[in-house]
Amino acid sequence: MAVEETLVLIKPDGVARSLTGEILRRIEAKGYSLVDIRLVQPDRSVLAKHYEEHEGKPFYEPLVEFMLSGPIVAIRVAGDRVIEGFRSLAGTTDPTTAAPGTIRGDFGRDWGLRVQQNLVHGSDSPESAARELSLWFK
Ligand code: RTP
Ligand code: MG
Repeated sequence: MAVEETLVLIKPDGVARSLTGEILRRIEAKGYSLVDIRLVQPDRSVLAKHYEEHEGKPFYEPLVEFMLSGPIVAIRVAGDRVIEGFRSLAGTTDPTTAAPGTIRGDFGRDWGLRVQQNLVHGSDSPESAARELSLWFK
């Protein structure tokens, strides 16, 4: 067993489309635990830190604007290998090609927008999870 914690964000598109309950249901149905949860309207500085690895990329500015467009649900999730496991539940980044059965594959839409609005974020490594959890749950 390798019990880990990860940061899951339900992005503004997921909250606006009333998919919060469906996404939480999938996390719980998989057997993961919700340790903490909050509805947040982050300021730009939190997003700049959260997405610092993407600064300078063409999608960076539209991504930050998108993440500022409405409330976000931040969740501390615990479970055995949950970092990798949640990314598997979420599906690949592009919602058009994400596999059916995943959150992004089942519900993600590609509107031809400047940034992929793909409903959820999940930390991608133990180092990212620790950094992101301390940013969103101070
Ligand atoms: P996340 O960090 O949100 O869990 O997603 P990810 O690892 O699958 O994707 P990443 O490469 O870290 O990109 C972060 C977020 O930026 C948006 N994005 N849009 N070309 C595009 O339109 C594009 N590329 C990236 C997505 O919202 C992605 O989740
Ligand atoms: Mg990422």
